[in-house]
Order: sequence, then C-alpha cells, then structure tokens
Amino acid sequence: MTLDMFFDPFYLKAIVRTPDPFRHQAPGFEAEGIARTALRGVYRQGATGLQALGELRFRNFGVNRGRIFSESAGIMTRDYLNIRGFRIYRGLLDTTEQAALVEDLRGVVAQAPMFSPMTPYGKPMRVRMTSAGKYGWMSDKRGYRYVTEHPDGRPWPAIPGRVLEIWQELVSAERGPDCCLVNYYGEGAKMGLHQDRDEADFSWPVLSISLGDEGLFRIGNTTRGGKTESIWLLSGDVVLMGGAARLTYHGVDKIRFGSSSLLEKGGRINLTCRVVD
Ligand SMILES: O=C(O)CCC(=O)C(=O)O
Repeated sequence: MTLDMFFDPFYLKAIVRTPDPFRHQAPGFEAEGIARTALRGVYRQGATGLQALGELRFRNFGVNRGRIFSESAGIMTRDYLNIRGFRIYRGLLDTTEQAALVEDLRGVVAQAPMFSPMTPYGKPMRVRMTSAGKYGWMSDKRGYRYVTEHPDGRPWPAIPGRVLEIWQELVSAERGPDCCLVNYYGEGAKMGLHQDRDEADFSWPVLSISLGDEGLFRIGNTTRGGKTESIWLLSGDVVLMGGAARLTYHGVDKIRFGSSSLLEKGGRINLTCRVVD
C-alpha cells in the first residue's frame, strides 16, 4: 500500500494506490477505507462527519465539513439541510478558509468600496454593499438592476478565485457567476423578505456564503405571505437557492452582532453569486 499525504495551507492532498484496507491519521485528519482502483484526489482540510468517495472513506475531526473534488471516481456525497428546497451546507468553509476569503474581500473592497444603496422608494438600505465580477447589483431611484460599473465609475473587480472554486464545486465548472454581491450587515442591519429576480435566467441557482456574525435567515414561499421558516446561518455556511426554490422569498431578520470573531469590528458578510445574463 502506498499512501502519500501532505498538507499545504488550503488543501490536504492524498494520493492513494492500494487494493488493501488502510487507515491513516494525521493531525486533525483521519482516513480509512479500501481503494479498489488508484484514486487521486484533492481533499479540503476541515471536513467533519463521514464522506464517501468511491469506496474510500474520509473522516476528519476538524471543526467543519470540507469539500471533496474527485478526478477519478466522480462520486461526491455531501450533507446538506434542505429547507423548502434551499440547500444549506453547514460549515462548508472552515475557519482558515473563512479568514482567507475575508482577506480576498479586503482586496475587492479596496478596489470597489462599500456603499449604502437607496431603495427605489428613497429609503437607504440597512445593508452596505459592493460587488465583484462582470456586473454589480445596484439599487437607487431608477430601480433594482445590474450595472457594469461601481458608482465611482470603475469596473467591478474580479470575483476571488476561492469564491469561484465553491461555485465550481456546488454549481457548475462550465459556467461561472457574472456577479458576486458582497453584503455587509453591521449592528442592527437586516434585509426584508424578497425574491432574487433581476437575472435573465432563473435556471441558475443563487449561491450564498455567510461569514462572520450569525444571521437569522428567513425562508418564505414563492409568493408573498404565508408561513415562513427561519434558521441561524453561521460563519462558513453556504446556501444554494435553486430549482423550484429559486424564486422563493427570503431575507435576514437580524444578526447576532459580535457572535463571531472572524471580522475584527464584528458584523456579517454575505456573498451571493449569480448568473445574470
Ligand atoms: O444575507 C443573506 O444571507 C441573504 C442575502 C440576500 O438575500 C440577497 O443578497 O439577495
């Protein structure tokens, strides 16, 4: 049996060539299983629970669940909660990944500073925002829409590679998102129930990544009104809103300001990636 494992800052790479059962332990990581054929994969650090890749089982005792990319087996199993068609991947990003993503976002904000949009009805939104990608989302008295430039006239910066990787894994490797909207919820910020319907093609899901303070996410129905369900989204959680749930009303009632130490000054960041046209 040959089992090569080594760590780099973001990936645990494992190359397994064996027909024999094996068991391997490294700090924060344990793998066991039988590989009937040579498997080569790249495994994110930070996975918890049991994940199966072919006949190979990886168990990780880190804080969060990780991601698996398979080159050979093409089988990926990942747990998610399903609430009204919203897939909630709890703790998909571990704390190292979250911090790296925040660092990437600092770069985005340096090129495209956060601003407070106005609703078409003339009220300032409670959430501050900016965007990355081909388009940014905009709201002012002319309405909700996507635009190719930041209000200061510059094009939006590129979507960070780490965000694209998550999209590639959960949504599509062929088609990337056109927009990554970056919302910042400071103390007292919230977002009312709404549908995401400014995009041309609703067959693409919306991918949402939560970072920082916990946010109470409310999920409604495809029409206004009716009973709703709520869940606290935690830092590192990823939500996929697609299929029949693509036009479901959703919003954020409140955040628990200071509940996470990810952002120095507190608050919650939410990224939403969308195909726009
Ligand atoms: O902050 C969230 O979790 C949701 C954000 C959202 O619904 C949106 O940007 O449309």
